[in-house]
Amino acid sequence: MADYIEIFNEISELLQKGKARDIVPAVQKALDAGARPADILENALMAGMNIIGGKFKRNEVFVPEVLIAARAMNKAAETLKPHLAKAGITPVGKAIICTVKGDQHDIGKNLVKMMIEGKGIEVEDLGVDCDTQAIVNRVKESDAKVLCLSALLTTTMSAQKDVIDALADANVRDKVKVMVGGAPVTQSFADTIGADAYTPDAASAADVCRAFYA
Ligand code: B1M
Repeated sequence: MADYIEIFNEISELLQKGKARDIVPAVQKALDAGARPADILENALMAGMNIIGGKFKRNEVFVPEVLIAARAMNKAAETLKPHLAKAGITPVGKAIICTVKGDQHDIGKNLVKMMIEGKGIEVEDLGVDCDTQAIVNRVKESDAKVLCLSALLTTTMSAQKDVIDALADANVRDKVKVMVGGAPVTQSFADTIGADAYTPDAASAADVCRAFYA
């Protein structure tokens, strides 16, 4: 890890400046130098996003700056994706993922998706700001065994409960295991709303999701 501090800092800086075009070769440079993909994700990309998050909170940067940083993050994550996923795995099953109604945040969801795909599970991504009934309809039509719901706002985490209630109303609650996550979500909240699993990060989400296909 110490060997890569310089390149990790460079990637973090590029992310914070929203340099989507320059960040891809920088990530590739780190990979070529032998850095582990998970370390690039954690110590360069997430580290940069955390710095931007702190500045956003203190009103030192605003929505446009955060948006361009987010775009760079997604580009960099795409570059890492094939390195995080294990090549040549036959999918063991399907999962559905989305960010709930009213919520536009997709970086965490994208990482969770990527890590779950890395476990050999095919993931259908419904995107962000997903209508509750549309999610239920998709669960009805699909043979997905797991539904992953992401929420980043205290005002939208209640939509995770809405989805679980709507699945029960539509008599399909038992068709899927519902996993919830996102920064404001906790184990006790997950228990209260009747979710099947809560995990704090993308790596543990992938482990727990994979266990549902055992
Ligand atoms: Co938003 N935003 N944002 N934002 N934003 C936060 C979340 C906030 C904490 C910033 C702050 O004030 N400090 C705050 C929420 C406060 C609260 O509710 N408690 C906030 C706010 C207020 C807002 C707006 C309301 C701002 C405004 O307009 N005034 C607005 C809301 C828009 C909306 O959704 N309706 C808004 C908008 C935006 C942008 C569009 C500018 C942009 C999103 C761009 C995008 O996603 N494409 C944005 C961003 C980027 C952030 C911060 C800076 C970073 C979020 C992020 O991507 N983190 C964030 C501050 C922060 O988190 N420090 C903030 C990196 C990502 C990898 O982490 O998503 O937590 P995260 O995912 C983790 C885990 O949570 C977990 O795994 C991931 C990786 O380990 N995880 C799961 C996530 N989903 C999971 C699902 C699982 C399991 C684990 O199972 C299913």
